[in-house]
Amino acid sequence: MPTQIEAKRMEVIIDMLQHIGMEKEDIESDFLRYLCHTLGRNITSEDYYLYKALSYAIRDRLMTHWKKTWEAYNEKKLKKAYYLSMEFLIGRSLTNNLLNLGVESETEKAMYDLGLNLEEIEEAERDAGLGNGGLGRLAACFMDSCATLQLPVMGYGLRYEYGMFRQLIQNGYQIEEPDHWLGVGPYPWEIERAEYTRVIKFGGETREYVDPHTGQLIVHWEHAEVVEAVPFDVPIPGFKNSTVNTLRLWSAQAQEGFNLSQFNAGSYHEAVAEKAGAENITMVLYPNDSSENGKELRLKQQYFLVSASLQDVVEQWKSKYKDFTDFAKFNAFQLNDTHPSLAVAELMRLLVDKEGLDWDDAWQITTKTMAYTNHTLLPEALEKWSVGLFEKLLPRPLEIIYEINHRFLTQVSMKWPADVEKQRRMSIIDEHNNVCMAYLAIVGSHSVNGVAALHSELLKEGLFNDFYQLWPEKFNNKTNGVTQRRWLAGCNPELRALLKEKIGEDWITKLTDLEKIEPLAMDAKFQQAWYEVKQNNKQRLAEMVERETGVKLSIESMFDVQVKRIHEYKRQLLNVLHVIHLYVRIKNGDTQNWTNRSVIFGGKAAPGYAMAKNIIKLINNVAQIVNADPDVGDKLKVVFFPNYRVSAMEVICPGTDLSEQISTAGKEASGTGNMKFMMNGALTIGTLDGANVEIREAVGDENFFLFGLQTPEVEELRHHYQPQNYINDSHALQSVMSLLESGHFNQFEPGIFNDIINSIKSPTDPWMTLADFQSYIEVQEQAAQAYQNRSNWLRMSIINSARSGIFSTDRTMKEYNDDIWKLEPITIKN
Ligand code: B1N
Repeated sequence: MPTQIEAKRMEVIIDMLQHIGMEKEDIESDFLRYLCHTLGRNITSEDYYLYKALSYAIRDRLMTHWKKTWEAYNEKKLKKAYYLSMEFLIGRSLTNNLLNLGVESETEKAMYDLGLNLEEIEEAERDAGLGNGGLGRLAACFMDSCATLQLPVMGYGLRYEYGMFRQLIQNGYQIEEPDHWLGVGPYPWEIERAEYTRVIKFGGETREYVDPHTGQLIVHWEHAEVVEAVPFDVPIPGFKNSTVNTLRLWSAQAQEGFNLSQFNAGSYHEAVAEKAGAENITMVLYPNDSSENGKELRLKQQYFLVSASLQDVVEQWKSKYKDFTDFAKFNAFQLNDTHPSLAVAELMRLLVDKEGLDWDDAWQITTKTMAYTNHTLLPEALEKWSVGLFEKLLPRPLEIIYEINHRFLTQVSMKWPADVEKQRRMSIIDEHNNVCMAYLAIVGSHSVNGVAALHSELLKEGLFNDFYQLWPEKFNNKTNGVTQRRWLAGCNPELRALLKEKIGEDWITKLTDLEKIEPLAMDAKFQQAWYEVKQNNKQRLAEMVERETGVKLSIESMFDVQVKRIHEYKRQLLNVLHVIHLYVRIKNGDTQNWTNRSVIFGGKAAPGYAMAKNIIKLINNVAQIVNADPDVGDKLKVVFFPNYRVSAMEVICPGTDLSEQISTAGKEASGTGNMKFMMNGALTIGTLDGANVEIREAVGDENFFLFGLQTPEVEELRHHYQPQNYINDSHALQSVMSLLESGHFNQFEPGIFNDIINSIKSPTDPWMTLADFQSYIEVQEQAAQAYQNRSNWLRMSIINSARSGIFSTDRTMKEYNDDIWKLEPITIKN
């Protein structure tokens, strides 16, 4: 409790802070003060410093609300949820925070008065690339929506020193460069809170002893190494509602003074090496999307996140309440895939070993608080860690997992007596002595969800069927979304202005309001306005493409875009085969009723994924040949946009006509890029996969370009797939394959595409690219023809946007809250 004098002083300070002005003049003077006094620069300095100064000025305006939100969440006993994720792909923050604070126009004017351009300043911010792709960006959208819905949700993640690598393209090949996203000097959107530092243990061994006072058996983890977790808090403002939630990112630090004795013993080098080793834990994000690499450091990262976050929550609880009786009533943990699934074992450890709870009580609490979201069906992404590695790094959590598994298998044997096969299949420890993290997550949670309707069904039917039979009530679906604050209001200011004129701005917090533009879908004047917005956005995109690649695109051509991680299941190859097909047609003079097209690819390949890297090389080589051919001209342009990232997507999705969502049916859990494109008026060409299914349901068959096999057909075909038959049956495919096989696209590097060619011609090709070729090119031709009927295309474009309302993460978060977390929204008074 503060003394009376302290309380008085606090009041004065709060009063002072509250009077921080939101007017143009206030922002201008604070900006100048930070620029000149704090940063020692002036308005002729590089944009980077202007961005920093402006960010500090804006951050100041979040501070009071941040503090008030924190206090509101802590003064009363209320339920809170914690989103545990190894990735938060935030991107830039300045633009978004201006929008959510509602000070964009004041700030723009303030900069203008100083002869500065806000947009250029915003562009100087580096992306916080603390994620690989969809899964990490989803976490960031969730945070935005929770703050907007006024839900007491906190994010817990890692503060990687190096985020997703920067991708350069040299001679068509991907080159990876380290991404020091924090830049020079401090990152303005974080606050270090060293006072909440937690200590994380690794290695060593466990010892049992009997407590002389209580007679209880106690397990002591005699660890070999400790690392400190220092939290850095990032503010997450809701949209104009005074809520500022917290994203807490942990940074690894060697324990202060821990190596002093070594220093003194003269082992200077060893001491420094140990320090560096500890700090390695949060040095770099693993750049694998939808695949695991089983590295020791990755397991350390996972435990580091989980242990620091759970200790944080448990300590805060203990500082206020005497015991854990109603801990489960007031805390919820959402596990973003299995990456933080060690949380199950760690919460048990904290409750049993440290807090002295009974196993059964602790297990009740754990399963009532934990909920698990699955994001993939791909077998190569399912995490398994060897028992050996666990023994070495996490001996105590491993013992706890053994105990969990033992009790669980007893339960299985009671439900299915004598079905040994089932017990073997369901064991958390598999026959190769690996810990199956997904099984640990399911057993330790009360809720298991997939991320799109189809995906959630496939989980129940396939991958997790045994568990579904045991606990059908645990399984549910939560279709993904994206936040319209960033993915429409922020990235498409012209469309925002047009929408404002017609239907106001309620859609910014209630996206289904976009339906109100549907009656205008056939209105000639509205269509014209819609067209002009799209063309301007295409212009902006074309300029960015030219800056980055030197290729000039005509905005009269159809912008056909596939941007996402490069992966065989996402089938960038199918798209390339179509491009080659168009090229063949042009060379053959088969160009009646031709629609000019600009095909844009973008995406990173995991550095160790040779096939994906080779696909990038193929795209670049095809692009070079096509773009240089005078016979082709404007009919076809192909570009590979380098270093695809959040801030690039903010320019790409508003300028896209056709969105490529062409994964093999049953492989893409949801997709979220598909939703960003739809919201911004692109039409989708896609398979019935992930959330495409729901997108098509929303827009109707006639406003979606559907092709390809469906999931059951894919699975059936697997038994007798003969790609050669598809080649024999299709002239178009024959020409494409023979051109590719002739080495036309790799004249100076013979043989480099052999692996690609062999893989798509192999009867064991899991992605069955050739099976979908014919229907893909037919539907591509339909799209091309449809594009020529401008009015009809615009109608479809408007309808796509108008019906994107359900794909807001506001809807997604409401569902998580209604079905899983059950939090009370809290209004923060201004
Ligand atoms: O999660 C997204 C989905 O929209 C995508 O369909 C899905 O592919 C993506 C291991 C992953 N699933 N699994 C990952 C990421 C990093 C990693 O180390 C797996 N990413 C997805 C959001 O639900």
